[in-house]
Amino acid sequence: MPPSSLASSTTAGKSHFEREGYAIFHHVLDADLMAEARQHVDWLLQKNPDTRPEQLHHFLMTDDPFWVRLISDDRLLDIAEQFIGPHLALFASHYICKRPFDGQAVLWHQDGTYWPLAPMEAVTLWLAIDDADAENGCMRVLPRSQHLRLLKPEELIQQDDGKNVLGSGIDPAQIDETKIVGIVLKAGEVSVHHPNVIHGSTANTSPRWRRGLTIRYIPASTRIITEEVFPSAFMLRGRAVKNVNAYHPWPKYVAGKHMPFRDWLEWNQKCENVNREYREVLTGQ
Ligand SMILES: O=C(O)CCC(=O)C(=O)O
Repeated sequence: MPPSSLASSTTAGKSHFEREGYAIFHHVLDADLMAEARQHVDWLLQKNPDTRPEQLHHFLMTDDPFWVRLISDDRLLDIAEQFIGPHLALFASHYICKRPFDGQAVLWHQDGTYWPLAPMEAVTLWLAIDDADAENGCMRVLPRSQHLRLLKPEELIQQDDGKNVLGSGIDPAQIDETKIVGIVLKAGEVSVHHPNVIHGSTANTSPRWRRGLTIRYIPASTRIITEEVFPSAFMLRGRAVKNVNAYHPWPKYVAGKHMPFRDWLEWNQKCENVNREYREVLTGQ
């Protein structure tokens, strides 16, 4: 798409985000890359046969070049940059994929409830890998809830029956369903949401998959408060801030170990350059 139309759609997205707590970006990633992402989900499920597809978490992918290639795509970083500035790191990301007729609901929650971040400056991009709509369990948000305080985990209702993704959530009696908006996306499109915004999704009742990748970006000045280097901490763009976080080196593609992908040769070259640039904040360098 021409740069001018990208610019106008991103500007509209940002003002919408500031008012409503979320925004939608069209025409972001291409169909070939989304086909590779679907292959990647299949590949991960084969490698982790006891893991449900809603739970393909970052710790399964720290050394996974295709995943890092996807979350560091410039088209995604250009969007993240508009919300949290030019110095970007990854805090967390995982696939939340719902099988036909079987995919589970995600209970109402605010992401910041669960995050060890200081300050709570972060933005989530949710990438649709399949078309997502009400029938296959698209994300749903409560507009303008970004102004509410973050609830504590102990204020949530426990529902750990193995039939939903989080095991706990905000009491549905507190949610005015008439105000809820469904985030309908085509594959390759992206929604953006604020850490305080209340959101969730229903089960997949359709004969279609609903695959998505949630990606949480932070400014390089935000600290991830953990003892160990967080499994999905990667420096992505701009300047790192010394003594804030340590990050993993970008993983190179190794034949026989990783899923092959189209541009792995250029990717390996890019990893060398990036790992050289950020060597002072990388683990094991
Ligand atoms: O994928 C979903 O249905 C929910 C996503 C979500 O809760 C998130 O990305 O924070």
